[in-house]
Amino acid sequence: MYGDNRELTHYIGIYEDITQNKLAQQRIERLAYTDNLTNLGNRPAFIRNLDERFARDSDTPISLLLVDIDNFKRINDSLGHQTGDKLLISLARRLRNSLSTSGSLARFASNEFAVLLDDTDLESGQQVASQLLTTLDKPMFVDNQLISVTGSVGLACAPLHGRDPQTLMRNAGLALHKAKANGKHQVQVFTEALNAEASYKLFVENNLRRALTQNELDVFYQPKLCLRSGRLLGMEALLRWNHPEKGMIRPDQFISVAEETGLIIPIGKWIARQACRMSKQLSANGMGNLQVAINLSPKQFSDPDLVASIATILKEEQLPANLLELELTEGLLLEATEDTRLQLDQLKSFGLTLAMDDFGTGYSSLSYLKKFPIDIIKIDRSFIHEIPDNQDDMEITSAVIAMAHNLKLKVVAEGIETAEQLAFLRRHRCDVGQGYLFDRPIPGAELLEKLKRYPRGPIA
Ligand code: G
Ligand code: G
Ligand code: MN
Repeated sequence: MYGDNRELTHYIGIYEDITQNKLAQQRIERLAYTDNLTNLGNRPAFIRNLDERFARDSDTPISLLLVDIDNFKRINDSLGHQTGDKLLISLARRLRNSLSTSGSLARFASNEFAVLLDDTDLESGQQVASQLLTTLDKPMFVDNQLISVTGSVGLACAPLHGRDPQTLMRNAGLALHKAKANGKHQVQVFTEALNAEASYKLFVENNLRRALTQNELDVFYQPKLCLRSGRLLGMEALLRWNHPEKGMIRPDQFISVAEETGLIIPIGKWIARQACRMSKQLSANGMGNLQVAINLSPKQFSDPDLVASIATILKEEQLPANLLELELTEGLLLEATEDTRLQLDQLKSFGLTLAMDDFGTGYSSLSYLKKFPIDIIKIDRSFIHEIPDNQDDMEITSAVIAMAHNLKLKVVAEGIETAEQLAFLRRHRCDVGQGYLFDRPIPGAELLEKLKRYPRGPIA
């Protein structure tokens, strides 16, 4: 304030106590950056940390670990969310204790944790990652119950696998995804191949939906013959994708994406209809009754509509049910729920034939051949391939045929390429054969002509 002569006389000061403001700010900050279950930092806190770390120093190596607790949903479902929460708190404490002070730990999502290790190269990062897995392996007491969990870890290091926070995070995520896809309970390190895999998957995802509506999908058919008489029994329908730029894409290149995206369900219905129509059309052209087989992915059994839709297709295409065969994977039976069994029983009661595909490559359990209404097993082509050079494969093949016959099952051998293989299979009384020796998978348009050269007769 100034006096009459413009001289400075005094100051006025104003003060306000902003303690409460500051405390509130801190509280907001804490809430925004803390996971309130475990009191660890949350995802935004971790990202902020990572950003700061890269801004400060982009040369010293760091390791980023994404840790996922395997099958956590099952724990929640069986023990309840409260126990699940307590378990997560214990796990967080365990992870915290097993890390040296230099590591920062955060909880990202329900069962996903992240660890940032400063000044840690790939080799040391891998060591810490395996230690974490071992730490998680030890059973723990929660709510008076001993609970065992396992974890999966994806690891990416800077600057080796990424020179900025986004790249590093994405690559650690791809590595984690790989660890889970490979069967969980393991550490996977990021590699460039994972990137290629991810972009291929994205390509398939983006194009497959269109494929279905734009008629890019096609069905090829491979004949199946009675090995005793040589007559034609039917054919297996095999999916093909004729991409406008990439050309013909084989199903093993896109079925897994179709399964992940759920597109396998409409695609499966589509091919079932095509196959039934084809059998009907062949019969209308004087080919008699030919049984057509389609491959079903386990994922299709999660569709509550599966049985009804197959019934509808058979009815609309007017195909007798005994002319449709379903090729199932072992995985389906291994993980079968009560629902799966019910679906299989219903399909079987319509009169469909059920075949176990790729037999011998997985668990090859005999018990589920008895437990489920299976009629046929298909010996995987990897066993046929080395006949007559591989003694083991020949013994396995003949044993499988004998065993199947004892269980009153018919046997199909696929992948028959040579006359020796055919002779061996006939000698061991294999019932049905399929393979390049007879025919490769044939485009639908050429099928009728090609099939005309086989001897035919009524199906016994
Ligand atoms: O015909 P090809 O050898 O490319 O087939 C490769 C694999 O793709 C085979 O194991 C076969 O079982 C699978 N496959 C072919 N068509 C279908 C289909 O329509 N549905 C499913 N789920 N799998 C198929
Ligand atoms: O797994 P699945 O039974 O569905 O596999 C059938 C596949 O096997 C078809 O996609 C077909 O292309 C392939 N195939 C059929 N016959 C032969 C054969 O003689 N040799 C080889 N290598 N593959 C075959
Ligand atoms: Mn098959």
